[in-house]
Amino acid sequence: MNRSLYSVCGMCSVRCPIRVEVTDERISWIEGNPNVPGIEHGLCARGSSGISLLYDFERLQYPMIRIGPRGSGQFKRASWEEAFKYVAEAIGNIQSQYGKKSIALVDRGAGLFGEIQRVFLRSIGSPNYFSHDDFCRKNVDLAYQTLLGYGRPEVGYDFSNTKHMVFYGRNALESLGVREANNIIKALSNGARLTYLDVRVSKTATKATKFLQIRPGTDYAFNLALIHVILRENLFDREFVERFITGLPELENFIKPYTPDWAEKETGIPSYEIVELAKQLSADKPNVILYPGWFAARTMNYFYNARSIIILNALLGSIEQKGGLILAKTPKEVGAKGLNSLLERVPAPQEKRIEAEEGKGFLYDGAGHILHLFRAIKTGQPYPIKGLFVMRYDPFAGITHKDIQELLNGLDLLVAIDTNYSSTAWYADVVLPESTYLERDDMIGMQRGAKPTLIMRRKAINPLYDTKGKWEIFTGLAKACGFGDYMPYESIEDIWNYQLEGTGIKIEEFEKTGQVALCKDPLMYSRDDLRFKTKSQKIEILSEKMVEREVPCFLEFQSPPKPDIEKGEFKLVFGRIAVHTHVQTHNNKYLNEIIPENDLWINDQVAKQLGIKDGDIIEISSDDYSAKIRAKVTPFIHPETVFMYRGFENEVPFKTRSFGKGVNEGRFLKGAFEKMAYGSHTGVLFENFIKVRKA
Ligand SMILES: Nc1nc2c(c(=O)[nH]1)N[C@H]1C(S)=C(S)[C@@H](COP(=O)(O)OP(=O)(O)OC[C@H]3O[C@@H](n4cnc5c(=O)[nH]c(N)nc54)[C@H](O)[C@@H]3O)O[C@H]1N2
Ligand SMILES: Nc1nc2c(c(=O)[nH]1)N[C@H]1C(S)=C(S)[C@@H](COP(=O)(O)OP(=O)(O)OC[C@H]3O[C@@H](n4cnc5c(=O)[nH]c(N)nc54)[C@H](O)[C@@H]3O)O[C@H]1N2
Ligand code: SF4
Ligand SMILES: [Mo]
Repeated sequence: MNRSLYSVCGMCSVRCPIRVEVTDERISWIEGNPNVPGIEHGLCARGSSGISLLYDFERLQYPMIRIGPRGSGQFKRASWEEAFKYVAEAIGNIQSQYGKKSIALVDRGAGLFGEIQRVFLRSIGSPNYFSHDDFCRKNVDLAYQTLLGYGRPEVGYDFSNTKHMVFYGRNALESLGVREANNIIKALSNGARLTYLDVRVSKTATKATKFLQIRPGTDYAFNLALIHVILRENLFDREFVERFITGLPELENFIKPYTPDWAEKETGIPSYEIVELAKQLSADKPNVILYPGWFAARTMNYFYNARSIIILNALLGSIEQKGGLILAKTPKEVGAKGLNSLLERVPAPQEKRIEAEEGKGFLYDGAGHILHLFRAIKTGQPYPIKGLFVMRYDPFAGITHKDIQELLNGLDLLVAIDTNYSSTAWYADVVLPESTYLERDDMIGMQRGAKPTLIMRRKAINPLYDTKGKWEIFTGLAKACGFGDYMPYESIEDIWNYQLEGTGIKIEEFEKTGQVALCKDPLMYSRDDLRFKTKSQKIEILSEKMVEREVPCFLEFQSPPKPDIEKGEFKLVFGRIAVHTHVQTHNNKYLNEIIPENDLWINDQVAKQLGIKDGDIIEISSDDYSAKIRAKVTPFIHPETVFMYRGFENEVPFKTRSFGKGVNEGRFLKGAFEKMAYGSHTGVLFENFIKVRKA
């Protein structure tokens, strides 16, 4: 028998809408949801490989409790009741000794479907919710919050109507979201310009109208000079700036020394290119997008760099503008009632999250900073964290072994909730297997934008193994802990009905196209109606929020240290590859066949000096770790830098296809978990040198 349904892809965190075909209770086809503009049947290679995840034997199949030493991989199979009871008892013991707040939960970001784990954490009385964000987009988020009062998920980009895009190592055609990549290609075929800065020629660079190779870690210098020229030559949108920006005189004063000639020495990009770009952007304004991107846990100055990019957009008047940046509207703004929150049914914890005890000098909002969490686990300061839940996130796969050990030493309980046998699961005390996205229902989520839209993930088939959906796992845990009253849901329909109560929307409405929009047309404000969500309702270059938290509003540029190339020292940078998601798909049968391992990009001139030829096996090392990898010798990378694709060298033997294949960049990041970015305290992953030599 054949049936077809709409759902949401789960092979990465972009969550593209999909259509799934089921034949005789087996999934036979997945494609992009044809009803959604920008998707039109399209999926990326990972999305299509969902079938191979589903039918893979090498994934988690039942709950497990550790019986050997941590990291030995010795577990016993447990029933769900047994596992819930074990976890509840451990939580009880920890909380009676160290207090309610000594349990923390970290996930990939609550996002669209993630409220349920926060409801559980709140019901056991802990405020300590963290996400991966500060290794990803947090700098951009905080930069938007300080300037516009909107968070990063509340700002969209109208790529398909833009005239000029500027990307800073935002490798959008390889580090993919399907809709975004399609819209960028559409803009390019309509004649839009793409100025792309990177230390290497990425896939996106090959499509750019202008590629500028930049010295690693100097994007901020480039942007300061761009602001300098735009202000000096009166290239900005005067009407927008006068109406909406505060702090312009202070910016003008700060920017004075940062001339294009100065920036040329820092970035290696000729000063005339900066002047030319400023003029082009001014001619194309306000339909321009300078994209602060996504992965922003790069350098110490990246929060200020993200601010400089948003300030450039503001100077060019591209905010709330066709072909520019578009602000998300709340359900209320579009005249609708939004979803009811499950979180609001549970009283907020009395105690403060870790960072709130840590004083001023940095910003925090939304989910907590994971670096502060790691530090609290290691040091017990400002108070002990003894129990940790890790959900849809694999921090242990991206850090050094020494850091993993220090974290494990500090914990009495580590629970991993995953679909795969992740590195974190390998070290965990209890492993709770979630059903894959094709076998489970999730809460209804709201996609933000000018036209807020509700989306629903529904199971296409019943679970193949003894796994459960997220909502079942957390309601089960809450019950076992004695807090079932806070999560009184017996079925997913109970949750959906509660979420939808008062909205006038019925569950069946999702069947038609997989989505329910809260308004007919996108809502955009004219300049007369535009207000920002800061205290002053303007774009605050002098941010009240920063002043309040004692964070300086401007940061001087400091030249990054140069590696000693002649001695084989390089800055290590890495990125995503189109066919893999971070650390989770390398064992997928189809994707593993396409790219089973990574290599190391190294500049051809430098390689020659070091006697390294294309395809040679070379040794790379940090202070306490070394590994062998194949060299990819190429003119298309900056001489100070070496590059590898992220997430290889899985260390869990159970995943036989990817076990030990390639090299894991995370093992070379010694000390990265003590470094916190200026002003934001996010992670900084592109501030490490490694040594390279012929093996
Ligand atoms: N060393 C290093 N560290 C990094 C980065 C880097 O490039 N290098 N990049 C940073 C960035 S930008 C990001 S976004 C993060 C990403 O890092 P992670 O979030 O750790 O990476 P992912 O591979 O996306 O997935 C995490 C885990 O989620 C599991 N998972 C997948 N689907 C499901 C599901 O449906 N349910 C459950 N419960 N689990 C699921 C996967 O099996 C995997 O174990 O890493 C950050 N940290
Ligand atoms: N296929 C695939 N797509 C994904 C993901 C995935 O795992 N797989 N993950 C998603 C997630 S969570 C994220 S955060 C995004 C990340 O997407 P991107 O932000 O595009 O990040 P990366 O792929 O890490 O690419 C980083 C780029 O920065 C370049 N770079 C290094 N140093 C510098 C520098 O100093 N200046 C400049 N200008 N460039 C530099 C690197 O050469 C590399 O090309 O991708 C998303 N899309
Ligand atoms: S970008 Fe690819 S893997 Fe990610 S949600 Fe979309 S189709 Fe799935
Ligand atoms: Mo990310």
